[in-house]
Amino acid sequence: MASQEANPKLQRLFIALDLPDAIRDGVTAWGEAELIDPALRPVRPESLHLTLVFLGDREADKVEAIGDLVRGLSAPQALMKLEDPVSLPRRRRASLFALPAPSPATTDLHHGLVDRLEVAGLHEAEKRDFWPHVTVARVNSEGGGSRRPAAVTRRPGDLPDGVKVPFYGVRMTLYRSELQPGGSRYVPLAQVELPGAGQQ
Ligand code: 2AM
Repeated sequence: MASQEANPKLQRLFIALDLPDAIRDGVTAWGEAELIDPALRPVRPESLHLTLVFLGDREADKVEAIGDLVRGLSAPQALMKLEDPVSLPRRRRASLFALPAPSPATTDLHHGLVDRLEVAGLHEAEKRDFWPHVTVARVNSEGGGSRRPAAVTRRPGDLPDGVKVPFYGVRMTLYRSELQPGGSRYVPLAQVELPGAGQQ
């Protein structure tokens, strides 16, 4: 399959829900205390998000069309709530830690987006089920040429109650993921504000 490395013209894209500042700040403060195992690489505060659709590596002409589609959406409110951290994969050594964010509204938003992208010929739905979550840390590999994740001995503890309150997604954003030495950087390309943004 084509990749960014093989073809530098490709752009790695995804559409995400942005979190309210209060929730992002709460997750960041929790992470400073809990994502401290040396094997962990916490997600930068400005990069915390909930992925709605991962689009993968796309040609520049498709990027324009996807951006137009996102800007033209009249999206409904998306109420959600974060849960205590879990690690993935479930039955093997953790490679990432995420906060599940189960929400019928977010799942509807995901399906609505996928349908529109498919009708426009811009995306093919993934076979696996949508799992709304916010990734908070990735695990470094154990080194020595191995790609296996390092062991995490100090697992993150639960979220404080103040971060587990319901909130509305702030906006939907089309991001380009840029691989950089210090970790990926996400550049917003197109956005649409959501009704009820940030209310709790
Ligand atoms: P993750 O947080 O579960 O790792 C930018 O990389 C965003 O796209 C991240 O939120 C990431 O999900 C998601 N992503 C990356 N690769 C993906 C893939 N192959 N399938 C689905 N989502 C992916």
